[in-house]
Amino acid sequence: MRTQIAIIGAGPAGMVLAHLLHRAGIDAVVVERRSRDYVEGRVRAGVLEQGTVDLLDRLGLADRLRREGLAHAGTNLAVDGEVFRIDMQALTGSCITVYGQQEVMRDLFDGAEARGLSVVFEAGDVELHDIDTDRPFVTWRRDGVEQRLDCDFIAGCDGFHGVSRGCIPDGVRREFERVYPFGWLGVLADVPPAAHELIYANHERGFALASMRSAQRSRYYVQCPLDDRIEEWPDARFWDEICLRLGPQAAAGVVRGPAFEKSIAPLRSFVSEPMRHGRLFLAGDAAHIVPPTGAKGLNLAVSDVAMLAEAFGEFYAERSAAGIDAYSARALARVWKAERFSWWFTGLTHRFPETGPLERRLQRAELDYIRFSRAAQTALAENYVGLPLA
Ligand code: RFL
Ligand code: PHB
Repeated sequence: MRTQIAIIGAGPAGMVLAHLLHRAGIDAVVVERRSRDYVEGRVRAGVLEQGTVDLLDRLGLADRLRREGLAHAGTNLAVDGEVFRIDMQALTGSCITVYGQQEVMRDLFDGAEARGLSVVFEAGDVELHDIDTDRPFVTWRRDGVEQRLDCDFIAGCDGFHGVSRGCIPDGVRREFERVYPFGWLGVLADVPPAAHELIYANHERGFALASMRSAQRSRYYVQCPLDDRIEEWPDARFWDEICLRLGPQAAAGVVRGPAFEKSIAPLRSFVSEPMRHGRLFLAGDAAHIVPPTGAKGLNLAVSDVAMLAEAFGEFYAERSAAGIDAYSARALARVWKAERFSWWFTGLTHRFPETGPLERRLQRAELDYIRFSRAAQTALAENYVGLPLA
């Protein structure tokens, strides 16, 4: 089998790239380890930047998003129970849209089927070969049969635990990492959300977040120790804790109900440089991870592949390597800004082992500064709604 671009991984990065290339008339094949149901079933992101929504719109994949997505002009911060709102729209002219990653994936897969994009699911033992040459290829096993795909370039969109990043030699690859000393316990419940917009809470017991998927489905998170087990968090304990951390004003809006999804996710800041080696280009979680506090992960995956598709487009249309040569530096410039914002927002809202009385007063002072400073609110809002592609 032969194609122009072999895409490893059918997550948001891989599938958005496949659609962008299809629109540009570039041939691609996506090779995914799991089934469609598995990829679509993962409960993850919930917040889309304006730029992500606009790109899906340009791809003709935003009909349902426009109908069912919840546009939010603002977001709330709660400090020891006191809630204040940041009017992102007034400060930046942009909104965010609440639309679950599961819905995004469904739209991407439905669109792929309708347009006849090539996606191979349940590909085992995926391996990348000869990325240092101009004849790279990918192999995998399906139903016990070895398959081979020759290509011009490989896009490594296979997430943090994929195989692509490790193909960049140790002497070339440089990794930057911080693993946070806590996790997020997340819950989904079919109850109306606590408020019209999200609430990010800093409380002395730790961080909490009230989010949603729709007018009938809520998504909540609480910061918890990394070694906590789900069984230690029966529904009643979770609801009590979320209400305590949000404070009485916001808790008044919390509607309790049975949680049908409960999981603990670790938090990490991670960047692997460079994002290109030879004929291999990394995009999305394969190259970088942000703690979810800033809601940036999926959006970064999308902005990476927007840049990558542009670079491939330039290569095929103009026979110019300028775009692909600039890809890594261009993508990393945006990635590091999102890393900085996510790290900062995590530091501002979470309780760390070293958070003593002094650090807590400092967090509160900074949150109070944000509350009363238009400049500080603008800086937060500008990053939250998403920086331009540049
Ligand atoms: P993905 O989604 O991990 O997809 C990678 C795909 O590659 C496949 N794969 C392989 N395929 C072939 N061969 C191999 N060897 C392979 N190894 C792996 C995998 O099966 C998978 O299908 O990476 P991608 O596409 O870069 O997308 C990244 C996003 O999924 C991720 O950044 C977000 O989910 C992060 N995230 C959030 N992002 C936001 O923008 N806004 C949010 O509000 C937000 N909230 C979150 C989040 C992530 C969370 N968790 C659980 C990590 C909240 C949480 C709790
Ligand atoms: C979510 O709804 O899952 C969500 C929202 C905002 C975040 C992270 C996750 O910062």
